Amino acid sequence: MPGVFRFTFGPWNIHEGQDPFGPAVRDRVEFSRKLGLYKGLGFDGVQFHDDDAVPEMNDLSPAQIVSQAKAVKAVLDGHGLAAEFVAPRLWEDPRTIDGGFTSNDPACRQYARERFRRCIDIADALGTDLIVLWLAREGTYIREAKDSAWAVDQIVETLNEMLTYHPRIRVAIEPKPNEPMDHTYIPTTGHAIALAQRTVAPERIGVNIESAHAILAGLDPSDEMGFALSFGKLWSVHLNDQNGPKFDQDKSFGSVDLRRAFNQVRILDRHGYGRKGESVGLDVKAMRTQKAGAATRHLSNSRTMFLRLLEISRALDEAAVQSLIAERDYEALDLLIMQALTGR
Ligand code: GLO
Ligand code: MG
Repeated sequence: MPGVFRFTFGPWNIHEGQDPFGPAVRDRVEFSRKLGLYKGLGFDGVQFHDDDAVPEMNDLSPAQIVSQAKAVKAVLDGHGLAAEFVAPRLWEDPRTIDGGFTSNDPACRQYARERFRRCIDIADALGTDLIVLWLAREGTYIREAKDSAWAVDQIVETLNEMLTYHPRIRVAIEPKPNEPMDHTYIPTTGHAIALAQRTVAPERIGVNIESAHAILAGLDPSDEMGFALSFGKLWSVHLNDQNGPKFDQDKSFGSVDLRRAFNQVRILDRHGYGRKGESVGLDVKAMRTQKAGAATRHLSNSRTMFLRLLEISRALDEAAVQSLIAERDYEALDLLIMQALTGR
């Protein structure tokens, strides 16, 4: 069965352009204005950080948090948008400076778990059962700073607590090998899926695979996706592109390596991605040089390229592909794919 594709992005993907070496270069677009842009760009769903939905949530009571999230749900409904997932933002607070769940300071670990619970409440109020967990600072700058076996146990314990806190919530771990840390503890899809097996509800832990993160780990994103699909664990994707192992670039999908992008689209389509309600998230950023008026083009361009590559994949002469595979004539198969990608 072919895939069914609905597109999502997060409000952070419309961005003012600040980087570690320079300030914002575009004006801030208010969250409520961003919501008004989704449909026009071809997107049906919103990915949230907990505090995208409920700003300043650390200053609010659990009841206030839920009531603010419910108000956001009403706005989403008004735009005909759905919340795909909510992610706890565990990398900005001073208490998560050394990681949340794996911080050496028990008070900080306590804060991170509390914040995770509030994030689950927000997801509930926004009408989604999916949490994405990007374990941003769960790692080290120097290996001696933490015990890596203990750290993994802490992540498992935290997940167990959250799976028990809410009986239906599902958690998609978004693996990433580095940045902001030197090394993280859950760098790849395999790590995330192995971790799931140690929890009290392995069937409620899956993955969100980001193209750039796989590339930073030296892996092929489409093979990472295939691995997760084989386990029934691919619950979201963050498609983008990345020009080799350097800082996480979040470039427009397909903008660096069209064939690598093609193979991601192809594996998703061949395995019916989206038929269980999964969305295609585009975790892309506009170039810092982009002028304000056009700083959403990276989103529509990424979607356009996805759909174009889907068309190319579906138009391939499958009989020819199968016969070349049977003959083990991979040189001819290589040319067939390159010709398809170059339109001749
Ligand atoms: C950063 C991540 C980040 C997450 C987002 C959702 O490298 O890709 O954008 O996807 O915060 O948790
Ligand atoms: Mg991401």
